Amino acid sequence: MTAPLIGVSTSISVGKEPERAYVNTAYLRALQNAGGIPVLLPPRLDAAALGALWERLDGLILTGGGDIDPSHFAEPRHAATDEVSPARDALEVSLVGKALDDDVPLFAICRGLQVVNVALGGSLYQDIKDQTGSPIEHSQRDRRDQPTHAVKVLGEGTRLGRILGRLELEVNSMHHQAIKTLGRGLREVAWAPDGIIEAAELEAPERFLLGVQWHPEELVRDAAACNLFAALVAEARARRRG
Ligand SMILES: [Mn+2]
Repeated sequence: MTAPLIGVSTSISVGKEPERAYVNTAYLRALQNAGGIPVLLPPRLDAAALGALWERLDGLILTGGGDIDPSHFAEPRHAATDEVSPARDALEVSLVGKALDDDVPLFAICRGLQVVNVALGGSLYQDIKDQTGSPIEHSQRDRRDQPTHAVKVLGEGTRLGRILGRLELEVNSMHHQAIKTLGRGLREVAWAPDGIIEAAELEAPERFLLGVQWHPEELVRDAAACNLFAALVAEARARRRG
């Protein structure tokens, strides 16, 4: 059996010339090491092109990147909200809907988790420091592959706990936004020491929709990080359509 095709959302440069669509290679390497074939999804696709591409995908990764337009959760824009791309927001929100409609496994990372939450009607802190006063530095200045804060995972019947094989870990942190109110059908399954939600998954245990606020693609020397990509690829294989 050939390896599953996994759609990977791309970033779009905002306010820079030339405009670029791009993705950090760490995502691609982590996915390929887990046995998946990455298919980069351009940030602008009309419905017909997206539909044609979607038919061929077995799984999906929503990657990190700039902030989501807060109009998606009916809040005015905070001064710290930055790098907003309406095109990328629209594409990724529609991808969440497609993944749910067609039961396609979805693994969401950092901004990806926030997109999933917003697509399901949840809201975000637009700036953790300003809006929660947290003493934890979620926008780390250390290297991307350096863990900087702890995360506690909910052990009771969570997909995340099963995949990671442990309930306490140290993670990297490259986000200044986070989930405020949870979207419909989601369950929070991991937290930083300040209570910020660091992972969520669908309540329905048979559905693979899982998001983490940290960047496992940068932590692949740790088996727990690799397990996340391996779990997505295994689900994509198992649920392969057609
Ligand atoms: Mn964090």
